[in-house]
Amino acid sequence: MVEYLKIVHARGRQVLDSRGNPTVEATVTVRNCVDGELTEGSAIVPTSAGTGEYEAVELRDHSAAFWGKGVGTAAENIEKYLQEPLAGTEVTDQRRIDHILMETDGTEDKSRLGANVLLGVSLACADAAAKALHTPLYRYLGGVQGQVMPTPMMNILNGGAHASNALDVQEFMIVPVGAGSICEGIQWCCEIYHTLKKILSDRGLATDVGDEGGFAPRLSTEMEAIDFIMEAIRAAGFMPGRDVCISLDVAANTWRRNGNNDYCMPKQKRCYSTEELIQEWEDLADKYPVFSLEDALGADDWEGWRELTRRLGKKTLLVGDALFATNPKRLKQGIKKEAANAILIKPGQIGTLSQTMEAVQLAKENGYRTILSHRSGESEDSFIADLAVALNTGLIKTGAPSRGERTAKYNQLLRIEEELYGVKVSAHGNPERSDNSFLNE
Ligand code: 2PG
Ligand code: MG
Repeated sequence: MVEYLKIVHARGRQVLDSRGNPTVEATVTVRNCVDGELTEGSAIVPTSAGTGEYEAVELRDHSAAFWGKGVGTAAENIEKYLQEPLAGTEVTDQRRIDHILMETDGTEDKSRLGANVLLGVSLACADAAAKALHTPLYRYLGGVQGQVMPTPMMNILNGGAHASNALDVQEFMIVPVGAGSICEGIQWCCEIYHTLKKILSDRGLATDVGDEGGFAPRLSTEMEAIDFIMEAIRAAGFMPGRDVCISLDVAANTWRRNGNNDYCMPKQKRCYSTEELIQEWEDLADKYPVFSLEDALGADDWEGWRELTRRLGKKTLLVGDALFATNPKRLKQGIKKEAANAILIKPGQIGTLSQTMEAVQLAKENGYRTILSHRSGESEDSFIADLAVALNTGLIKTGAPSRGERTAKYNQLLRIEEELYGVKVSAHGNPERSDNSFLNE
């Protein structure tokens, strides 16, 4: 391969995520072999409320008190172990870079150097390449092909591990399926978000926000939360089902009891067998315009997922997050078992950009919808906004329209849409983006 943009340096540092926990920032410097110019790219790695059992390993220090959760040692590993094998590599050769990262780590689950470290370097290389080529990141990653603006799945009410209320479902989202552009979709969601705030406050409920920017009122049941959202959709002037649908991330992995496939809500203590939980979701989808259900069952409940998909898969997206862990091997298992019909894509779960792209490709080839996703611990880094457009994922989940780390992604999408389609975005239409035709099948 002709050498054009060579990696000359890679290093890491510890920075903060949106919950005040340490996370890794990686910086990669490249030299242009023609004119000698140096360019720096960087990436901040998102963090989770608790990494799932099938995810690649996030490396943290295990020393003193608070900073015992630090990533100082992990970040130092970049210069110590990765700088040398990467030096001299062409930065646009992303697959080779990711191969070097995985080989140097040498473990299946990336536990020696840490998936957080590998991902930071992997993404920083792409950022450096785009900058050195003076090309927007989404265009560098997706080329001519990457042009579908994703529909936002906006989290407006938080529960589960992301809020200290009594709700066991982790995320309540709205999806502007009828919007003609991301600009319009974001506007609709913001209007509903503010309407919901007023409704909650008029009923004397708190409007403080949870980790992902959604409200975290002290409600006692999930149904109450959904009814408030339905009321907000209508009061903001939209028709549920036609303009805006509802999505839930149940995060049912946290409901599993004794590692078995029966479930107990950790806060409300209501318990279900797999069959009862499937019935619950079926009733919910009959009553409300449910666009998608994420992790509606646990990550080992393959038979349950298969049955859920058989019963609901024609009208609802059944999204595997902890189930697939953005891992092509787990997704292959799911495809074989006909479990789920959509995958949540979180680069941090697998640990390199190439493997993330492989998971998206595999999903698409097998008719699974793809949702690019933030994590509950985020930063000002908006890489996933560019990646969603580059890979034409069609959907993005990146929190509420509040908290800077969430709006960073929406604002980047607004910039990209303007650049791709001009200011009058809705006039351009974009058939793939608002394709919710499966809802009418
Ligand atoms: C999820 C994510 C993001 P976390 O469960 O989908 O919303 O949360 O990063 O805590 O895994
Ligand atoms: Mg999830």
